[in-house]
Formats: sequence, C-alpha cells, structure tokens
Amino acid sequence: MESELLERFLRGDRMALARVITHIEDGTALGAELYDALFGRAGRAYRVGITGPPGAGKSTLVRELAQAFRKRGGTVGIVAVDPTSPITGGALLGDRVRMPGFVADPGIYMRSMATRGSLGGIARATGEVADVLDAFGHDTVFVETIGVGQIEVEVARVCHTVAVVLVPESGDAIQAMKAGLLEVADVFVINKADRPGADTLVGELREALSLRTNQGTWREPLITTEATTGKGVGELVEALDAHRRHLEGTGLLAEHRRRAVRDKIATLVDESMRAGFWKEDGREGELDGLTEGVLRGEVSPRGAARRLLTKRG
Ligand SMILES: Nc1nc2c(ncn2[C@@H]2O[C@H](COP(=O)(O)OP(=O)(O)OP(=O)(O)O)[C@@H](O)[C@H]2O)c(=O)[nH]1
Ligand SMILES: [Mg+2]
Repeated sequence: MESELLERFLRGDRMALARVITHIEDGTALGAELYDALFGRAGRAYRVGITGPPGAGKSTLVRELAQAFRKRGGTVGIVAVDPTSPITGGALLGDRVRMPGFVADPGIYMRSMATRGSLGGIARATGEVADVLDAFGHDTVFVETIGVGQIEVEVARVCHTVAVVLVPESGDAIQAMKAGLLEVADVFVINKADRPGADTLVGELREALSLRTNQGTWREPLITTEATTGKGVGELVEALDAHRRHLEGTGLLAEHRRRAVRDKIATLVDESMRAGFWKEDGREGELDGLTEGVLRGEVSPRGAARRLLTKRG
C-alpha cells in the first residue's frame, strides 16, 4: 500500500486528497485499500445531498451554501455528479467553469466525478468520495447529483439531509413524485423563483405532499430560492440546520451512521457474491447457452435460473 499517499492525506494535503479520490473513482485495488484505511476517520461531517433535475441550479445553490457555511467557520467538501453526460465529461468541465473561485478558498474542496461506468458504479464511488471528504476533516460535505434512480437512493443513504431542488421548467410536482424524488427529500427547494410558474409549483407540491400517508415527525419545508442572486439561501441554511437539529434530537443522526455502515457492508457482500457467482464454474457461458434454450422454448426463464443456482460438484 502506498503509505506515503496516505500520510500526505492525513496531513491535510489536498493533492493527496485528489489522488485518493481518483483511485476510488477508478475502482482500483489501491483505492479500495485507501478507502478501508480512511474509513474510521469519517463520520464527523454533516452531509447534505442536493439533488434534482438537470440545470435546476444545484451547482449555483451549492456554491451559495458553501459560502454561507464557510462564513460560520467550518470547512466544506463538495462532490458533484452528472451522470447524463458520460462521454463528453460535461459535468467535469461544466461544474468547474460554473464554480469559479472555489479553489481560491482553501476551506472549500470541490470535486466533479467523471461519469463513466454504470449508474451503480457511479453511485458507489460517490458515496465513497463523500466518506473520503468526510475523513479528510471537512465539517460539511455537499453531494450534488441529478436525481436518477440508484444515485439518489445512494445520496439519501450517505447524506444526513437531502434537499430536492425543483424549478418551474422541470415540469410539475407529479413528475417529481414519479421520479421518486419526493421520497428522498428532507427539504424542498423551489429554485428560479424569478421565473414564471414558481408559485404554481409550490402549490402543486404542497398538495402532493399533503396526499402522502406515511408522514413522519419531520415536515419537509418548502424553500423558495433564486440561487443566482442568493435570495432565499439564508432560509435554506436555516432549514438545513433545523433538519440537523431534528436528527440530533431524535437520535437519528447516530442511527444514520449505523445504518450507512450496515448497508455498506451488505452492499460489498452483494457485489462480491454476484461477481464471484458469474465467474465461477463457467456460469457466464452457461447463461448464454440457457438463453438460447429459453428462446427455443426448451426451458422457462425460471427453470434456467434454477439450473444456474443448483450446486454442482
Ligand atoms: N433565472 C435563474 N437562473 C438560475 C437560477 N439559479 C441558477 N440559474 C441558472 O441556471 C443555469 C444552470 O445552473 P446550475 O447551477 O449549473 O444548475 P445545475 O442544476 O447544477 O445543472 P447540472 O449540474 O448541469 O444539472 C445556470 O445558467 C444558472 O445561472 C435562478 O434562481 N434563476
Ligand atoms: Mg451542476
């Protein structure tokens, strides 16, 4: 193991942090070793997920929030993922261009994830990078992602508070509900309040929320913002603080970490078993053969699965 890299990381060297993240992103063996070595240091940061449709103003909001949190003295780590532009690396350039001046503040570390690979792989790497930013000692970690399936579930898993950002342009609240965004939200942000339709969206969202049956003790606040001018960002910070206090007061903050660790272990076992299963005993080839068998009507899909699962000596 490259202990020199680890030492530099532990000394607070941002170049070392960048290299560790790259290894984790690439899924290298060293990345896994480094992650394991650092994991014990994570668990101190307050983690906030910012998720929503493309172009909703997430990065602009994160920049405003990061500055607000910096004013209170803490350091901020940011990881941003844009899984919609895997080839062009749009997120990489886009977010760097849109977040100028960030690197000038040594108290803010910002990283855009390269978005090659499967959604599951991106989700895994994002969660691990959040842990690494936490282990580095950042007081607050923001995770910016586009709300799509596996990624938002992972964001909810690794973040204490999830803010779902919606905009008048992104369609109605029902769309958001279908996309599963309502389930992961602790706070709703209606951004681009300067655009027409913002009030309608707030109304629709209130209605959609009132129809839900599984109401907990926390009522998700709806915050209206204009990220480009910073309007409403103060209220958003207050809403995040309130949710954090709620988690602390109910013991959910400590519970969050326990659940995250448990899920992490289970996921690693799942992944390893799955990978091992297909590699063993030529099962991948057998799958091809069984596929043909199903197509010829010789065996049902379930029958084929049963054959694959049957232990053989
Ligand atoms: N009018 C208006 N424009 C905004 C507001 N917030 C952000 N924008 C603009 O919307 C565009 C997208 O903003 P980003 O912050 O990059 O949005 P994003 O959600 O991070 O985008 P992706 O990461 O590409 O999904 C930029 O041109 C912003 O200047 C707002 O409150 N009002
Ligand atoms: Mg962005």
